[in-house]
Amino acid sequence: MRKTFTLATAAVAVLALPTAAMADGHEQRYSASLSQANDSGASADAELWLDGNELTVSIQGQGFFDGFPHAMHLHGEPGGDNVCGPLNSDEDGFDAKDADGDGIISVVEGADDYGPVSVSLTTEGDTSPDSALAVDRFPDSDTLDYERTFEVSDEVAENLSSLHIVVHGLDLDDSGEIGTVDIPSSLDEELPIEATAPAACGQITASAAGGVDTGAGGTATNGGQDGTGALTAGLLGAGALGGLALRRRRLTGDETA
Ligand SMILES: [Cu+2]
Repeated sequence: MRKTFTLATAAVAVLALPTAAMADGHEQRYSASLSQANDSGASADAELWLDGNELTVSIQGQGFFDGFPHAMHLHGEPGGDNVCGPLNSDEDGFDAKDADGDGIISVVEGADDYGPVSVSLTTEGDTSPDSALAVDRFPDSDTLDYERTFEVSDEVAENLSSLHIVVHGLDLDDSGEIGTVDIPSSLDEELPIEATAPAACGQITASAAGGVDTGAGGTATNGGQDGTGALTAGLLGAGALGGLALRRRRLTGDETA
């Protein structure tokens, strides 16, 4: 009897630990369920495993635009009060968040809630915010089918459950191609808004052993997020870099449209 009690107490203690990487190197599991943004119709499920500073991210999606690179990031100020916020036209608060009133939540408008890029979920090479728009290194299928293991900073490892996964790029006007909506990206006026606007967002939550969510985090406040200026400045630099590749992709990728 005493043993049972002790085990149960230990289990509770484990659940109550903060989601920071544990010093003994045991792997910790997280997940995220990504819902559509900008009425994209897309969604995805993500599994994350953290072992020290080594993070494995697996993302399986459906309904994304096929054949165009989808920038994917871990967004948020590590440890901050980040949320996906209202990202679809039928959600409360959408109109207030859509500051320019164009009916679309741009990257910059969305970042008010979900925060700056902490990690770029590229397929190879650098995963820092510098690669936020490295379009040659992001998935471009409708299902995403992503899995990669890479190193993250202490700050990210210790605050993973305060971050979100955001996938960008969608066909806003159902034209069958990206670039037909005549509004520039909020990151780079040379890019179309369809290339960078968020298509799906989901909060990362810690999972208990056996896959039961602990319910950590998940507040739904829509409070503004400090640091948006820094995000915008950081992404602007990367935007110019990504523009060339995006335009090249569009010129060569519309054969089946
Ligand atoms: Cu992003």
